[in-house]
Amino acid sequence: MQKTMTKEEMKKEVLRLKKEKNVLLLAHYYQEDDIQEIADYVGDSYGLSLKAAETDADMILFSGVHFMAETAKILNPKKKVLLPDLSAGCSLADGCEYDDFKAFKEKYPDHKVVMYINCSAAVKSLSDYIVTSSNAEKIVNSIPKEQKIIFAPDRNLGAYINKVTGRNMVLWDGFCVVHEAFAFDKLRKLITENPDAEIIAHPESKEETLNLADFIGSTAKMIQYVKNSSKKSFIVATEAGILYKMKQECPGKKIIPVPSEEDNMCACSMCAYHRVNTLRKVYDCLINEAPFIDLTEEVMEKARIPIERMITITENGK
Ligand code: CIZ
Repeated sequence: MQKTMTKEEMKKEVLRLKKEKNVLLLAHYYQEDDIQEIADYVGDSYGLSLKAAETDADMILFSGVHFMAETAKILNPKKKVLLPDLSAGCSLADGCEYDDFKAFKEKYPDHKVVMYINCSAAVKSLSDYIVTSSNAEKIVNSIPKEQKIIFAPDRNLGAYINKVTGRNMVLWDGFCVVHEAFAFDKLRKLITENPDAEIIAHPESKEETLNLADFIGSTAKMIQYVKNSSKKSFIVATEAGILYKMKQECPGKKIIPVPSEEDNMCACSMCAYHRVNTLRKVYDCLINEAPFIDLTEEVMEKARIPIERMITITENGK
């Protein structure tokens, strides 16, 4: 009978297998700590996309959610892109399906489509620009002022970008279940209990949360902010997976997560979709070289155009 592996044994096996098979292990900031610990690179969807595009590894194992692994495949189509669990979805992507978005877009024929990366490859193929929360403001600002825009699928990020850019983009009515569910009363209580803490929030959060924030930014920018701030404690409104890197990068700082409305054990907010990936599934995926992302050439070709446009503007400002 096979002996069950301990977590530490499994991590060692993953490290050994990925070396043997020449696999690049990418993990998003919202993945569980054990996976982040052994990944080759941990980052946000923009940073992970760049790593996926430039790798010469034989395969990519993407420990994140489905749309992120799809983006990796689109940017490096010859590589096999493994995803530990194909059901790792996203409430934003699920709330913006191809046929519905196509019908919506047809109502605004003179509008360009700025699409948050949190959507399917098929929906990306209907878009003019892809953005992440780290570059949305810059990309929207690069579009001529007189150009009308549809922004999808996140209404909170869209409203925030409208506010900071002075635009009036038409917003698709979608939201992220994690950022929408912060318990406002618990956040207020945390603020009272920690009067010296700075509040930092992700722009997918509701306006009432953003109005309380000292800093609003993407995951990567939140980590950078905490690192550079002279303050010692921070109330952090985003998915709790970020705490692993934030604590690692900002030793000595007190990081307090904002709980969700659900009365969960961790007093924080977790994305059920990200959490379907486990260390065990990462290991199984390396052994089986499956499951993997499968997209048609046609969808990849169409979706690549707005993704590459995002990279060009972000990197060169054009
Ligand atoms: O872009 C990403 O990776 C997500 C989902 C959030 C962020 O702000 O980085």
